[in-house]
Amino acid sequence: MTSLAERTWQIDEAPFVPGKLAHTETIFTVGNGYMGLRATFEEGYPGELVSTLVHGIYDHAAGELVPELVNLPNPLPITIEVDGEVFRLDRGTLYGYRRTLNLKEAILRRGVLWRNGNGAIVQITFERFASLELEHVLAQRVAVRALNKPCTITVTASIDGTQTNEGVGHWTSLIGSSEGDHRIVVTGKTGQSAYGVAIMSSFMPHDLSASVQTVTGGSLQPFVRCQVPLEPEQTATFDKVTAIHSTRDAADPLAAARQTLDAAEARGWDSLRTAHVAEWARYWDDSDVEIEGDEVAQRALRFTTYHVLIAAPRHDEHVSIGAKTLSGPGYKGHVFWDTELFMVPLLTVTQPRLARNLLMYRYHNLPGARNKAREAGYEGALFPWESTDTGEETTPRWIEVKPSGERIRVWTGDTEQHISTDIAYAVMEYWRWTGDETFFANYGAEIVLDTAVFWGSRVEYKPERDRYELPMQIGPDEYHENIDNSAFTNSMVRWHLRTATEVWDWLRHAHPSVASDLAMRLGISDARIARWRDIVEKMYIPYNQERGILEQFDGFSKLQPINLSLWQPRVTNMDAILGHEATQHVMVIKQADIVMLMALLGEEFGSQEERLRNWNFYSRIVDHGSSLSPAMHAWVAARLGLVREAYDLFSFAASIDLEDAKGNVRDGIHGAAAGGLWQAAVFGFAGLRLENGSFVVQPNLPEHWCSMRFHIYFRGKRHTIRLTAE
Ligand code: IFM
Repeated sequence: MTSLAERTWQIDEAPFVPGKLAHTETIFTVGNGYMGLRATFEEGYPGELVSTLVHGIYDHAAGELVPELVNLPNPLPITIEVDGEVFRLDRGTLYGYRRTLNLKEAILRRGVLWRNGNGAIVQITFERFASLELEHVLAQRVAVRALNKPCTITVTASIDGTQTNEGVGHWTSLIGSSEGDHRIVVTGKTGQSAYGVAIMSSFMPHDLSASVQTVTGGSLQPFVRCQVPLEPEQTATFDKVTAIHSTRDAADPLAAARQTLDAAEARGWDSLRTAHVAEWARYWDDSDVEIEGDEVAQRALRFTTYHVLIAAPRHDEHVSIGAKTLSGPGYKGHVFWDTELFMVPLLTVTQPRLARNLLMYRYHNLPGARNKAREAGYEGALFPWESTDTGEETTPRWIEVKPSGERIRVWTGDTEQHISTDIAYAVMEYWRWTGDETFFANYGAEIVLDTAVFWGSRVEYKPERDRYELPMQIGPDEYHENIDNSAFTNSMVRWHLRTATEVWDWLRHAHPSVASDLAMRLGISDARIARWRDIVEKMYIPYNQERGILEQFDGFSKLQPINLSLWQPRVTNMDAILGHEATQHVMVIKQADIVMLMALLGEEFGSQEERLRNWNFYSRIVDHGSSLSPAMHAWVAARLGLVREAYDLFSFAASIDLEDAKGNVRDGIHGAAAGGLWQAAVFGFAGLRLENGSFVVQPNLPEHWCSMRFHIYFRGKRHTIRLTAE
């Protein structure tokens, strides 16, 4: 029996349900901010989706629309034969199965009780982790115990260099070989992007007297094989340690892999595990949110925080987290606003160093954003809607909808421009929370200012109405494309330009030499600043007088109303039901849009009454067609004191990955929903926010939460916050 405390730190799967494999492979992903490995079985399973992803290794294969994160050779395979019969879950007899992801230790364990065709029963346990201490190291252990009769165990560890991205090949010159009697290696180079990669594994039995045979198999699947005779109740244990390097982190990945493996072997497997667990203890000490009185919410929050933490790069500021983290092929590993507005806040407040890495990724990619603005005929920097390693726009222009095969023009890469402001917002929040002036003066300010330069050139002045407008946009609600004057975008642009003028004033006084450099490079002049001030004053924000709420965009209230409460029970998104084109004319929204604005602007959005009016209208017509939506709604509902509604939405957000509520977890973890859940808890229920240069909490805890405890960093100092039910 596991204790309550242990249960809230682990995700269990028992019994084995083959039909849920695509889901469990994703949620049991292990990673360390460098690599992410889906939880496919060591021995394989029919229909599995093997995926070994390393941040930044993108490639654009010939004939494909866009680049994608490349699936590396699979380092996981370990096959076991019992008296010559191959162990697999779809063969023999399975008497028992349990898989557990220990979130506290970030270790995945699996135990099975299995009988072969000749009646030999064995207990097999597997363990794996991606070392948080040594980020290039993956560690696996397998132990086989004979139970009822003597048998001979043959265990084969290999690296599978035949992997593709669901049929799309990215590798040239893949070579597999062995080194000495217990090491194997696969090296290769991606085709278009020419990243070199080396994956080297060592495989060792604990009992060195076991007969070890090393064979170089088919060149793309080198293997090490060990054979051990076992008496009943005897156990044979084997350790596999893998080192992964690429030309993104080493001039010679093969030499680096060899060196990493030497160091890891010298340390020994148990010491690697001890250090890994200790490192995780440090991260959890800062990022854990303890909830007393709600085991389900507690586990869900630890699960989602785990997934953000395993995806966040530790030592590389040239990469960022894709929408599906490193846990699946969804969105081809591309980086969206999901990172800055949904995942970064958790890190800004609890792991500022990691938040900084992610914001630096945007800084380094300013050249791509400048290209995008220039190509569209504007000034400044317009960040790509979908971004990879180059910082250039990588949104596909067309997609094919399954199963109909209908081809749809994707406009987000052209007109979902609010991402530039979202990034500026994340930079400002990071600065406000951390006070990291070195970052802000040298990098952050440039992001905020150059994206402001873009908006200054993008908005259109309408002399007949003496106001600035913003035509042809997509707001967060992507069901309505190329609309005019998105209230979200226009409001955020107004916030952005006002902020930019304040940043400019500060910079000129605090860092005059940086200011004069930026003035020259970005073309910031008194005239430009005066224009920004004018835009702030005259930016048009659509308003619906009749309802006393913001109008989501021009003409929104004239769309065809629909009573969503009648379209139940429903799991399919409304645009899939109504059709992409038809949905444009219907008053149903995909995700938090005005509600998102309320989350970001807080009290600045308006009075409590105004916020409630907007909530009452917009929260009733959203179909949460995007996983980004429920957590934002939960956050806002909690701030409005609608705690029961907030809790339902929080539970919905928590179920997205854990319960596969949207049926698409196969594609990877919904990173934004994961980061959003933390925001719903901390910014929503705890009511943490910045006010007058300090932080405040204004809790609205769900009735059954006895207490909530977490740590935050504010201006470099750690604070503990403990809230109890009244
Ligand atoms: O960025 C999101 C967008 O807001 C909704 N569609 C999915 C994208 C990636 O998660």
